[in-house]
This record gives sequence, C-alpha cells and structure tokens, in this order.
Amino acid sequence: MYGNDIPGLLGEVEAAEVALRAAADRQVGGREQAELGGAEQSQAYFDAVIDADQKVEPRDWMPDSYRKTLIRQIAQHAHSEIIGMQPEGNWISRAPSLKRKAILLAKVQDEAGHGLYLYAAAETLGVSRDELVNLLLEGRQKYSSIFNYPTLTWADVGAIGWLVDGAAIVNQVPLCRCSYGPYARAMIRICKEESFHQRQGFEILHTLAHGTQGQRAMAQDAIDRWWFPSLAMFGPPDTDSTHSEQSMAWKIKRFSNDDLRQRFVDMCVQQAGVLGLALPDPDLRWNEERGAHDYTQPDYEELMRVIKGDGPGNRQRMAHRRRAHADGAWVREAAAAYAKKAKP
Ligand code: FAQ
Repeated sequence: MYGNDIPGLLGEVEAAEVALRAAADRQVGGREQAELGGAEQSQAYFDAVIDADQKVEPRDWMPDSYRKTLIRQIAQHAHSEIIGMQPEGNWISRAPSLKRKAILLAKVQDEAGHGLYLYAAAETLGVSRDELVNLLLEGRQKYSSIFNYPTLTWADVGAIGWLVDGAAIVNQVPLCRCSYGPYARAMIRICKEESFHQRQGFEILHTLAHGTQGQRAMAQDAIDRWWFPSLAMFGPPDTDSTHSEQSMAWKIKRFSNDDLRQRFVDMCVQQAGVLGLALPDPDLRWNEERGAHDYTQPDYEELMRVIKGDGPGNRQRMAHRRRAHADGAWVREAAAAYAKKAKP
C-alpha cells in the first residue's frame, strides 16, 4: 500500500547524507588566513565555501545577513514543529483504537523532538532557545500558517499526515543540502522521521476510504479542507517571495517556492489515485508540454491574513502555547536548580 508514497524522496535524503559526509572532508583553504585578515578576506573565504558546496560551520565567519536569515528560518521552523503538535494533540484522547492512539502519541512526540533539534541548530548561531521562544510568545516570530486550521474529525489526522507532512517533506528534503552544516544535519534525521508520519497519514486515509460510506465521506471532506492550506505552506508565489533569491544564492534554499509546490502537486495526484479519493480542484490536469500538472493556486490573500495572525485558529494556538509555557515554569526552574547543584 505504501509502495507509491514519497517516490524517490527518501533516496534523496540518503544521497544528501552521503554528500554531507563528503562535504565535511572538503577543505577549502584559507580559514586561518580569513580569521587573521580583514572583511574582504573573510567574505572571500565564505564565498569559496559556498561555491565548493562545503558546509558553513558555527566556527566559520559568515555575513551577518546570512546568520540572520538562518536564525529566522530555523526558528520559524522550530516554532512550527512545537505549535504543530496542537492540531493532532487534539485527537490523542479520541483516537479510534489503542493502536491508533499509540501511533499518534509517538508522532506528536516526534514533532517535539524536531523542535528540539532545530532550536539546538539555531543556538549554534549565537541565539539562545529562551530568546527564540520569547520571540514566538511575543508574536515577533512566525510559525507555519498550516497549524492555524482546526482538526474537526479523525480523518483530519490522516489528512495532516498525508498532506501536511507530505508538503513538509517535499520542502525539507532539499534543506538536507542546506549550506549551513548544523541545519542540514538536523534535517536528515527530521526527514527520515517525517517519512513515517506521511505514511501513517496515508494509511489512515486509505483505511477510511475503504471503510463505510460515512468514513469515506469523512476522508474526502478532510482532503477538501486541507488541500489548499497545504499548498500555501510552500509560501508566497516566487514573484512575491522576499527571501528566495538571496537564500538560493547562499544555498540555504535549493528550489523556489513554486517549484516545490509543483513537485508536491504532481506527487499527490498519483497518490490520490491510489487512495481512490479526489483532490478538490476541477482545473487539475496534466500539461503534456510542461510535463507537469496545471492546478489552481491557493488563496495567497488568505495566506497573508493567516500569517499576520488572523487565521481560524491563531488566537487559540498562541493562547494554548502561552499557557503551556507558564505551566512549565516550575519544570524549567527545577531543571536549572538541579543543574546548578550537580555542577562540581
Ligand atoms: N507560514 O520570502 P518567503 C512542519 C513567510 S512543516 C508562515 O518565501 P522564505 C512539520 C516567511 O517566513 C512547516 N509564514 O520566505 C510538521 C517570510 O516572512 P518574514 C514548517 C510563511 O523563508 C508537520 C514571508 O512569508 N516548515 O512543521 C509561510 O524564503 C505536521 C515571505 O516568504 C518550515 O518552516 C507559511 N506557510 O520561504 C509538524 C520549513 N510562507 O520572515 C507538525 C523551513 C512564507 O520575512 C505536524 N522553512 N512565510 O517575516 C522554509 O522552507 C521557508 O522558510 C519557507 C518560506 C518556504 C516556509
């Protein structure tokens, strides 16, 4: 049943892992000279590392704007993983069987782990996790738009796994080749885990699609509601993307928002066929000339509204996160007191 999922993407993760090891062995010369030299020499060393597809490491000089872009993107990604626990967490106590509950619990815990790897990667850039969490709580840093949509039925857990984790993988596999070493390494592990998440969502939908008429209708309704918000996860169209050009020049992003969105659409059409469910786009059709599907774009005005805080669930998500942060204060204090006591 899983045979046709994420075609080739896991292979790309494996290849990226091999490439990462090879990059670690490449030694573009001049780091010491760059450290001793002035701004020009530092920039030349940085450019040479990017050109050679070697990884930039925390010890290396990097332009301030490169560091800021990475902190912005990695932090937004980490916050998304943490806020992203809420829509599915909503269904842990109502999963339809013990097996489903155990699987969902493990998946939601994985998301917390992803948040942790990403905050740790961001910390190598000289910011603390506390600072980043505060920026989220103060509403000064974003998280993915997708997690502001509600999970109304059990089928939504399937749709999140299939479409949201599916979109996440398509977006994140190229990040395994990101020029910043700690982010690329975190992404390898995250993508391997995400592939299981995508499969469990696909399997939930497959079961519902082959169940009663009511279950099939519930699965279709979930896909109808999650399809366009999932397409919006890839960000604004290339013409409106503020960061893509520079991020691609720095090899942080490897493909544009629209290229990845197209890849996702093509992948989903084939998988929807296996599920026997429809994608809610009457204009979706194969374009022989382009060798890709034509499709209806998501509502980018809605995306901007959601990003700015006015989506269906923004207030609820942030209120919950702030409450959970306050409730966890005693744990952070106890851990800090224990660490202080344990110091020799
Ligand atoms: N939501 O110039 P661009 C997951 C912002 S997956 C919110 O194109 P960029 C797994 C963007 O930040 C979800 N904001 O930006 C999971 C920028 O704003 P700024 C997370 C968005 O960075 C599954 C502005 O719009 N994945 O969590 C969105 O080059 C299930 C202009 O946009 C990642 O974060 C959006 N959809 O490209 C967990 C992946 N789109 O900062 C639980 C890493 C754009 O200037 C359950 N991030 N914006 O104020 C990326 O690949 C990129 O940052 C993009 C955006 C592609 C998201």
